[in-house]
Amino acid sequence: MNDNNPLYIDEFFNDGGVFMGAKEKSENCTVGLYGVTYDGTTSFRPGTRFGPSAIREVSNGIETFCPQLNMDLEDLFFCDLGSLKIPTGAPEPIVEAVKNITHKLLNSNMKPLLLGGEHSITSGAVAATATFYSDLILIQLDAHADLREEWLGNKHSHACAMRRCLEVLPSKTLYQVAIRSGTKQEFEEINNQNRLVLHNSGKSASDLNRKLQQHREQPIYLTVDLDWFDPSVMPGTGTPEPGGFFWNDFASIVEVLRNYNLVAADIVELSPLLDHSGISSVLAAKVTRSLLMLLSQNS
Ligand SMILES: [Mn+2]
Repeated sequence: MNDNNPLYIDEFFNDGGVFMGAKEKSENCTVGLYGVTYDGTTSFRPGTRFGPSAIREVSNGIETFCPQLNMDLEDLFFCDLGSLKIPTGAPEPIVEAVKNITHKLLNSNMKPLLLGGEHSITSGAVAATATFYSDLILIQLDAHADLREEWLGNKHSHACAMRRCLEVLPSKTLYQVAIRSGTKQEFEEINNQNRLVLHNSGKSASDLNRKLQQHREQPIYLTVDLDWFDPSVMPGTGTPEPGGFFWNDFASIVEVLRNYNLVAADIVELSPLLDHSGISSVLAAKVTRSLLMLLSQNS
């Protein structure tokens, strides 16, 4: 908890308790979880600022044990630092603040896991992680390509998230898993650059597995835009896109990634007020549990 993390106490605020199973002190922790409550550029339906607190709140409703990974959160050394103090308004200072704090965590030997907030925060975390791991590659789960140069006059709009990430990623290696929405130009670029990873609901993640073979030792950043999931199981997101995926499809991705070196990740675009049933937040909490485990396993 914040009071026990003197290194970071000034940078975070207590934003609705802590994620289930988090250690009370950051000492000896290998993974640092933190929220970024920013939704300033959201073009359609805002509300992702409430994402981190919603995920924390429902986390106690799922088990600490994950049968798939055979790991228990109680056995892991991760802390929940709270949510990052950020200014209101333009995205640039927020992206910069995310970059700075992510850098501090990595400097303290903690792998970062960000809870958004909107997708525009990702480029700050990728920039910081890439300064630590120059051969970093990026994997994106998302309904949308997010490759626009700018959107509504804003270069840091969430519709430009991957364009900004590519600018700060020296390897320029981005894999976009089963993107199903974008412009003609975006899809041409994805295909020309061989970035599209095929993924069929109900099947194993064989194409991801095949494409990652050539990156055996490379550090991986995973960004999970929750609108990758189908709106029927993830209604709580600002830009829902029919034709999405289900929990078992995410589990197939995890099944591949458990054999690789995940060094940082984020989970973005949960907008809990759009889902009165609360199942979106529960799904997001379960995704968080899996990623905490993948980040912990090589530490
Ligand atoms: Mn998206």
